[in-house]
Amino acid sequence: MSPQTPAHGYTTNNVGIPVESDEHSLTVGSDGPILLQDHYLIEKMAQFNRERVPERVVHAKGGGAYGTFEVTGDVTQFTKADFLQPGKRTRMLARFSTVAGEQGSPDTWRDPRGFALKFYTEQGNYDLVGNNTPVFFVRDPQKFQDFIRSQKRRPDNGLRDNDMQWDFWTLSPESAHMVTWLMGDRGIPRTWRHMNGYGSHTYLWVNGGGKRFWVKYHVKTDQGIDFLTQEQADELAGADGDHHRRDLFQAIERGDAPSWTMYVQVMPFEDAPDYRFNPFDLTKVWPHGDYPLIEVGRMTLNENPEDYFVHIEQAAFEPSNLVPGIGPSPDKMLLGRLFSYPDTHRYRIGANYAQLPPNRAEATVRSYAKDGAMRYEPSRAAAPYAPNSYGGPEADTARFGEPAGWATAGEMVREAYTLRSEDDDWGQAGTMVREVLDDAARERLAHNISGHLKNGVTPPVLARALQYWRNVDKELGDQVAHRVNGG
Ligand code: HDE
Repeated sequence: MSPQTPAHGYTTNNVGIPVESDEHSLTVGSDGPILLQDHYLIEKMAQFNRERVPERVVHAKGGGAYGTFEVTGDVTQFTKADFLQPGKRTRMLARFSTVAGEQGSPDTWRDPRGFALKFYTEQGNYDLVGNNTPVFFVRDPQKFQDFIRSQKRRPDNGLRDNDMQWDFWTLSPESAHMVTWLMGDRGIPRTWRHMNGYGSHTYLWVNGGGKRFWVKYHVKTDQGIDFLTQEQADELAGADGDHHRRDLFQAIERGDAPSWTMYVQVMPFEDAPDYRFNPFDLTKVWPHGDYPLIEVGRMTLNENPEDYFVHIEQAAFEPSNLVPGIGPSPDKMLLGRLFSYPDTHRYRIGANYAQLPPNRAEATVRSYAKDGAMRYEPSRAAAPYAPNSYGGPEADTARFGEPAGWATAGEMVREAYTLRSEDDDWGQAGTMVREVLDDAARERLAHNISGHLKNGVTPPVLARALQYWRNVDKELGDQVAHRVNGG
């Protein structure tokens, strides 16, 4: 190797042409003007100006890793999903995130955490796009965009505003269960390794005989649940805004691979119509006494992405990635999400986002998609249309023709779900406060709520908020009122 040959190869431009210098622009004489023909300088500046893709409109700040999912239970009686058959091992990707903060926001803000999983199964990618909470703030997608706007920044001054948040929540009582989760210990996990994930929605499973079941997913951390107090989180938000992202990366680097055990609750298909509350209402959990947890498998994250932007910023999770044996449910929020995620991916990372490394299926892709920006997979050579007589793929209706669905009928209306005997907005939140939390957790809950309410919430909204908490639990509401008013 000649003395001046660089040890790690010579620098090239984006099409492999060796560059003349890494540090000097092309000028007339050493002190003269820069020349337009300095193609490498222009390429570097133009590329730099186009490095950002739009951040996720929610869940912008996050991190993730690759790993493996291994089936450890036997759920064959409930689903024919190929990757859920006993002993199956499937490569996967997980991304964890906060919701309201922008890309540069602190990991330790109080917020639900996104818990997005992508399984590269032999029958296509299956995505389970959940949160670290089993419920959500609203039950109709019509209100989701409004909810998010109340959590983000005011249009006039660009500032986040607790008054907006409580204005929305206290005018949307269906939010009470989720806000109780949010203001409690689960609202700030110690690390992503110390939190559970939930599918949250009810999903449909179909077994090999065509029998249907309703399921809810619980992905329980094997590291144990742990949290940060508000004070610890506030301190970390200043000291290390990337605390969670750093923790996951370093844990995997040192070989301390985190794992989670996946369970499902299974409701017989026939139970749903008469169950005492709407089993598809995303603000409700199913009592484990009614439908106990059944072990499915274990996911272990043991591979950091080689490039954060390529694999995590461009990862595209979508609840509509449903493989044979798994389907949606009448949960209006889930049905809304089936549209929204592919739509946001097409906007954010382009029509051919499914070809990007984190989104590419390991299964053979035989779709009729072609062309579109940044496409690099060849499309159908002779017949980019179906049906055709030139050897193109045909749907295997015999094997995959049965849609995972349910019978439905009725007039077109714009209404809330039909109320059932236990369909209310406060009951499950109150049960959680009284029966699930211990004294210390209740104390921290009251502390967190009152701290948030004392920060900028105006009197009319504050009055509604105190009543909101009394509706959840009278004693908690009185405690919060005392802390807010009595000091
Ligand atoms: Fe999301 N959500 N969401 N969401 N969500 C997005 O898609 C949306 C909801 C969740 O790490 C967006 O790729 C609608 C519930 C996660 O990349 C967007 C509704 C749950 C992530 C979107 C909901 C989630 C997102 C923005 C109400 C838990 C990050 C970026 C009907 C069960 C995934 C994107 C990742 C991201 C839409 C409510 C979880 C805008 C319309 C409920 C974990 O498409």
